[in-house]
Formats: sequence, structure tokens, C-alpha cells
Amino acid sequence: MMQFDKKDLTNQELIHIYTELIKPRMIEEKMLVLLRQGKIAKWFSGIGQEAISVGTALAMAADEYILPMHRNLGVFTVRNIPLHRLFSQFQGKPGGFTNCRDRSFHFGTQEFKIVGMISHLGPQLGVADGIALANVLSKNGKSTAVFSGMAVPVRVIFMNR
Ligand SMILES: Cc1ncc(C[n+]2csc(CCOP(=O)(O)OP(=O)(O)O)c2C)c(N)n1
Repeated sequence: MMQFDKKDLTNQELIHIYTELIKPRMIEEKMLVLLRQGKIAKWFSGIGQEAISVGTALAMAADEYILPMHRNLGVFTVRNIPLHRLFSQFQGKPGGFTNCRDRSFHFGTQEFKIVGMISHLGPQLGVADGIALANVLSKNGKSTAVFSGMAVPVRVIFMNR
């Protein structure tokens, strides 16, 4: 029987990672059903690729900025945004982050150090550069993570680490 290589991770850490991984997957499965039933109008799925968002977010400290995109649900769940707030936002309801002005993933929150997604592909990298530069200038040792897509996992860039 093949043994799982735990590397230097404890069982507790592995269970934590697995729990973080399974949460967005369960949400994805539910949202895709609601989408097919016509109960929601839109859902940007990242199903099957949860580990990209979750792994990235888990590698970051809670006070380091992440700039996710539309398929990075795991970033939001790892940052522990209360689900009622997250889904109020996704559905454009009160209690989200933009006072019902919009829905979807185009919102940011200083509270959880997430910068909202820019629709135009590319400019988000420049914003991340600015945050990373500020970190370098203030010598605070912080990193910044930015996504520029989802289909190809390597499109996540770490700076200052
Ligand atoms: C600068 C710019 N050019 C073109 C577009 C139009 N556009 C919207 S989504 C998209 C494809 C994005 O592909 P990918 O990053 O793989 O995301 P996914 O298909 O998973 O949504 C394009 C070209 C855009 N948003 N911004």
C-alpha cells in the first residue's frame, strides 16, 4: 500500500488544510446545482481547482493582501469572511460589502485584506506591484499575492518573499 508523504506537516495541520479545501468545494457543488435549477443567474466556478486558491491563501499571513479573481472562492473562505456576508455580496443583498451596489467577485474588503478584482485582464498586477513596493519601502517583510487567471495555476505571483 502506498504511504501518504506527510512531509513535515502534523495531522492537525493536514486536517486544517483539508477542511479549508473542502469548504469551497461544497459551496461550489451547491452553487452549480442552484445555477442549473435557475435559482441563481450567475456563478463563476473554480470547481476542481480549489487547491490553487486555498493553498495560496493559506501561505499568506492574514494581514497580507491578496488580489483574487472570479474563480478564487477559496481565497474568500480561507480569509474567513462570514458566509452570510460573502453570499449577501454575491447575491447583491444587504449585509455584503458594497451596499447592494453590485454583486459577484468585484468587491474588496480592507477588513480581510482582499483587493477587489479588476475586469480588465492585467491591470490588477500593477495594483499588486504598488502594494508590494509599499511593503518593500516600509521594510515590513510582507508579501502580496495576485491572480491573473485561474485556468493556469502558475498565474499567481508572489512578491517580496
Ligand atoms: C484586457 C482585456 N482584454 C480582453 C478581455 C475580455 N476577456 C474577458 S474574460 C477573457 C478570458 C479570460 O480567460 P481566463 O483568464 O482563462 O479566465 P476564464 O476563462 O477561466 O474565465 C477575456 C479575454 C478583458 N477582460 N480584458
